[in-house]
This record gives sequence, C-alpha cells and structure tokens, in this order.
Amino acid sequence: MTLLTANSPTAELQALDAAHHMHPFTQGAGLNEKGARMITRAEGCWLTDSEGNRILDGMAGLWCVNIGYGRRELASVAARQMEELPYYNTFFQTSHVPALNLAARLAELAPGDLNHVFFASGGSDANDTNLRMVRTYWAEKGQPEKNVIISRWNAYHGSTIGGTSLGGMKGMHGQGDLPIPGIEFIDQPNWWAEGGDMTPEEFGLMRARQLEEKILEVGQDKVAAFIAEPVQGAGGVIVAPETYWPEIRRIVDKYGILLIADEVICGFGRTGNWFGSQTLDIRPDIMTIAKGLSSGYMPIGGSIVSDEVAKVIGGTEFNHGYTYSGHPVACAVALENLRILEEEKIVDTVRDQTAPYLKEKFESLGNHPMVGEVKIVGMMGSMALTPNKGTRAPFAADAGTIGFMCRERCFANNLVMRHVGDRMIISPPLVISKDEIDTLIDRARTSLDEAHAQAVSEGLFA
Ligand code: PXG
Repeated sequence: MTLLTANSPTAELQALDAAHHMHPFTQGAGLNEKGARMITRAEGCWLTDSEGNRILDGMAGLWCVNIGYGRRELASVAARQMEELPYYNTFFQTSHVPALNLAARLAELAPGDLNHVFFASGGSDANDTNLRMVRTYWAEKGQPEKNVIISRWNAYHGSTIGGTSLGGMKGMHGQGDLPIPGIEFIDQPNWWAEGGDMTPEEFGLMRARQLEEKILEVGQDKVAAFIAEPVQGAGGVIVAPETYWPEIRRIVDKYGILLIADEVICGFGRTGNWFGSQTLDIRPDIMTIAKGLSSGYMPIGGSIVSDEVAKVIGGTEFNHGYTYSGHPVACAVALENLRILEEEKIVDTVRDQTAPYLKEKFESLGNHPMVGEVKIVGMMGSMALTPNKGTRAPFAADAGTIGFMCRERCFANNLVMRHVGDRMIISPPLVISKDEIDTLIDRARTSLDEAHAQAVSEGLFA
C-alpha cells in the first residue's frame, strides 16, 4: 500500500482512519461518519491540522506536553540512545544507564523519602503496579488480609483492568464487569455539584471523614491503601476545599494505611511545584507518575515509592514488570525533559509568573452569565457552567449537553478546551506565555458567548 503523509488530503486521511483505526473513548461509528480532525504538526503551544488551521492547545495534548511541542533536544537524545542501546530489559539482574540515571533523578526531585522507582509504560500500568505492590507489601508484613484499596467516585486512575477498577468512573466499570474485588469507594470532594447547603470547608471535612467511616466499615485490619489524585483531572479538575487534605492525612496516619498520590496529571510542574503532593502537602507513600515525566514525547510512567515500601518489597521476589519497564529510549527522553524543566526554570516560572497570570484571567471568566464556580491550581483549571450561579443548579438538559456545545465552539475557534459534563477544563503546556494566555482567554470567552447564545436560542439555558 502507499502510505499517506501529513500533506495528504484530509478526506483521504479521514477515510483510511475510519476504515482501520479504532479510537479510545470514542463512539467509532459516529466519528467515522464525520471524520477525525487530523493533527499534522505542532510547535510550542500550537497544533496545526491538515487544513492548515493553527489551534491553541489548551490541554497540552492529553495533560502531558508540559515543555511544549517541537523540542529538538528530545529528538536528538532519542536518536542517540537508539543508536547506542535501543532496548534492553531490566529483568534478570541487568540494568542500564538511562534507567538508573532517571530513577536517581526522580528520587532527588520527589519529596520526603520517596527514593525508589518502579517503571511502567504509562499511568494505567503504573497503577496496576501500585495495586499489586501495596497488597504484596502487607502480605510481606504478615497481614495478607489487608488488601482493600479505597478510592473515590469520579477518580481516574487509568484504563487497564487495575486502573479502571481503581478509578471511580461508573461508565467505565459498566464495560468489562469491573471493578475487581477489593476496591471500595468514597465520594469526591466536589463542593459545587455535591456540597448542598454546606460551606466548602464543612463539606471538605465531611468528605474526608468518609475515608474514616469506610476504614471502620471495612475494618482497619483489611485496608491496604487509599488512592487519590491531588487534584482530580479527568473528573473535571475538581479542587478539594482547603479542609480536605489535612483531614485525609490525619486519617491515613491514624489508621496506618498507605497513601498513593496519583500524580499522573499533577506531577512535573502542573500545579506550580514539581508534584501536586507538595502543593497540597499530601506526603504520600507512593506516587504514580507518567505524562509530564517525558512531556508525552515517549510513553513512560512509574511508581515512586518510599524507603519503607521499597525495603519491604525488596525482601521478596516481586513477580511483576513490563517488557518496557525502564525502556532506555523513554528514560533518556524523560531525563532530557527533566533537564529542560529544571534548567529553563519552567516550574518556577509557572509558580511565580504565568500561573498567577492565568489564574487572574481565568477567574475573570467567572463574570460570564453561564459560568459558576471557577477553580484553578497552577496550570490546571475548570469552570462549572450553570443556568443559575446562585443555586448552583445543573442544566435541565442531559449533563454535558451545554458543555459539549461549548467545546464545539472552542474547536471552531481554534482552541482546545475540553468539557467534562458541564465543566470546561484547561491544562495548557507549562511554557504558555502571557500573550498566549490572553489568546486562550479571548477565545474561551468568545466560545462561551456563542455557546450561551445557542443554548438560549434552543431553549436550553434553564
Ligand atoms: N492516572 C491519572 C490521574 C490519569 O489522569 C492515568 C492514571 C492513566 O495514564 P495512562 O498513561 O495509562 O493513560 C491518567 C490518564 C481525559 C483523559 O479524558 C485523561 C487521562 C487519560 C485519557 C483521557 O481527561 N489520564
């Protein structure tokens, strides 16, 4: 067959895509009818599609392109590593330079005594590692019955069997007979949607105390760990009230269960520190990492674990690992990405300059007639769309109808801003400039105006 190129006509690309390529989280038939948007190039914060449109990427790909697109240093490092050692495994008592360097570098960056890294190819399989690791940890300590993991409804921890089970997405559980046994859920700290008449502070405490109630219900001697994202990403950028995390920490300490912070989105500068756990003072025993670790240039993830967990796991043969655990090319690219993040002071610039600027601008959208709560931490933000800011009412239309409308307007206005139900979310590359932030906000406001007008004209603004 003749391979198509980035310069092939859009219709040809779409037809071949529709014929053979199955897309994640997509109703294939519907997409194939209209054709996928073909992204052909990218530079900095900007995507180019096959029609020549330049699109501002307000989502950093899928929350991952932290250093922006088009960094040739990463390509050079990958090419060099492929020539020197394109692959070798880290099973059977072997190791290699990129994996050991990256593990050591991550130990340096990670807070507290998180000094040991088990590599995976992404976030889902890293969470599968975590699931087996915490159960093995307690088994090795003579408490094999401590095997229940508590998670939260509307959490996202990946799409493998383990990841889907640990996540709290009911639509995902419904496909494939999940979750697996031994996973329990508490409610999420989403004050806007679920806080009723409580203040955010009261609600944060109440939702954190559900963890204590769940531990007591399951039995302290049966609970292995609690897993949570510092800020829920895929669930709609849900930022917990300030009372939440200190109370979670208190409960985790009191009952001696392990705390897994899923940093797949929050890690590597997204919240204005290297890790979301630092921004929110979470002090986990294990952190899941992926995405920003390589800025998405190569698939790589992993678990950074404490001295104590590593010591206990190290006492047995942990029968777990992936062909690509510590893949040399992925590790080399991740190291180069970390070098750029550090040497160009990208995390500092986010914390001190661009994130405060984005916060001010993003929050200014709160005066839009359709926007209720606006939440932002570092470079991840969300706003709740509502027909009534005072009562925080949802729309009468099916959840996500207006959010989708708004996302379609963003698409048409060459801005990638996503919707989760009726929340609009952003997570731009960390290198976004103040000018680009202005463009993002202008396009977001225009899109909100257009979606609002459409909702009103279709009788849906209620
Ligand atoms: N944990 C978290 C917190 C994530 O956000 C994963 C684990 C899984 O990582 P991998 O690399 O296996 O995909 C993620 C991934 C969305 C969306 O629609 C978010 C993710 C993945 C796909 C879609 O926002 N996050």
